[in-house]
Amino acid sequence: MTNQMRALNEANLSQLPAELSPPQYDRSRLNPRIVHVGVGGFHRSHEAYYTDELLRSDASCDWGICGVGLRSADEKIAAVLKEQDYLYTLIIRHPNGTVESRVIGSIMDFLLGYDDPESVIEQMASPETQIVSLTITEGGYNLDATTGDFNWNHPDAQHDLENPTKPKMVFGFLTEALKRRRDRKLPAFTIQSCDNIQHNGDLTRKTVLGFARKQDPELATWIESNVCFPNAMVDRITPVTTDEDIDYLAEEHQLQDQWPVTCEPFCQWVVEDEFSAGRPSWESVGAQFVPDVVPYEKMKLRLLNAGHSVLGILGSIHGHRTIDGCVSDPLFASYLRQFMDVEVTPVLDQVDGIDLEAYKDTLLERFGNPNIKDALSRICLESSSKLPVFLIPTIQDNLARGGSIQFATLVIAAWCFYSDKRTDEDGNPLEITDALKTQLHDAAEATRKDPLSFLEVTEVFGDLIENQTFTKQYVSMVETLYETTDVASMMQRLLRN
Ligand code: CS2
Repeated sequence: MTNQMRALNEANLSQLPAELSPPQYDRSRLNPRIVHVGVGGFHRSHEAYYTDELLRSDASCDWGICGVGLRSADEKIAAVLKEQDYLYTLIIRHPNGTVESRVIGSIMDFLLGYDDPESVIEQMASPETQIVSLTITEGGYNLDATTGDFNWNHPDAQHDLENPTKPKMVFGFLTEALKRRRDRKLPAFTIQSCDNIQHNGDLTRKTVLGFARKQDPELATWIESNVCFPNAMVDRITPVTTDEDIDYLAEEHQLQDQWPVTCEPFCQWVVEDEFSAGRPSWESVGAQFVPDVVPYEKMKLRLLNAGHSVLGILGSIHGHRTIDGCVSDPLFASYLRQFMDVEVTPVLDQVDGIDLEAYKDTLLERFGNPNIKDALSRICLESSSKLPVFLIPTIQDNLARGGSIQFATLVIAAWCFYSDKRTDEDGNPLEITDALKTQLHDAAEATRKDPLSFLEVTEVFGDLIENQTFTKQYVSMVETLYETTDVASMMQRLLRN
């Protein structure tokens, strides 16, 4: 009966073949000591993977994860995970074609906060919970591009301040759960951000304290002295799951997994070792604990994530579809490398033990992995919350030091063109998913009348429009691009020999 299709669930685990590396540990020993908000592909290829590794290697470890979704869009993952007893397969695709598939067992429960906020608040407030970790995306931090602070005008923020026991935003949930812990004389949990945002822990602290101060100043004082918010750098390229991934498991392993995750072999997690109530010994499975993570974060955001956006935006309008497709085009590979060398490297800080040249070489190899078909449509998702973190700070740093800005500026001009036209050079439609989609489109469309109009979206660009060194280059680029529609020639002209 070896060819019989098997559904992925706890009862079938013992029958799975060794090549799927099913967890051998007893999952009933897990306790939901981690509550994780935002169970997307990245959490499942990263923190849940590290935790699964630890559970495999340490029989005394009982750290399990209770997933949480706060949006109605999380209903699907909630239903799939429940049906599969929270098991899923991680498909690790190597550049040489080797594929490792492993069933991950570290998630043990899932709660939907949008229809039952009380269950989530109580899970966070439960004495079992020691860490609440987050992957809520860059946009989830709701930052104002001009001030860099949390935007209190957001309707959900107002809602949460008025309805603290029925919050919508993660910060409302965290504040109410911490309040209950303080009132019940329970120790605080750690809040661990796993998002691509510089100073992710510090920013989360600032926002949670802001929520608490507006509701109960004494709670803010308690949080300040009891809750740790370690900064972290997280890294593993995780494309969107496709039907081919599902079919691959069915055909290759006769396994029915409704929502596996594909990722690259590379994996990195650098975390500040500040935890309020203990932590799993993730260092024994490869995580690095360091006193100061900021230089690592900056290096990764400004090189890897910005590099993705550079390829994503320029590549999309040129007609490329994936990151590996872009880097196999010599023009795009050279452009990316020169952007990194000329504009990013000079503004980075020294990172102990990291050879920046080797790091950049590795990035190009990782981007070139032909088995990770990382779609440019994923990269361009929510660019309005990514570029202010990944790319615009590099432009600002170079403006301050009189450095080159042209590689990055062409990306902004191309993004305007992309937001306006919504088609590539061959006329194929580009799907734009962005919280500011309409605003970006309208601002971009006005470019013909006023070449600076796109920069007036201050939520994204802050006061960049005030800088004449920038606007001079930008206007010249955006006008040429609108006139010629030939981004490749413009890229070529910027390349240095
Ligand atoms: C990507 C990231 O979202 C993006 O634009 O750059 O998701 C990237 O793949 C991860 O941060 C890799 O660690």
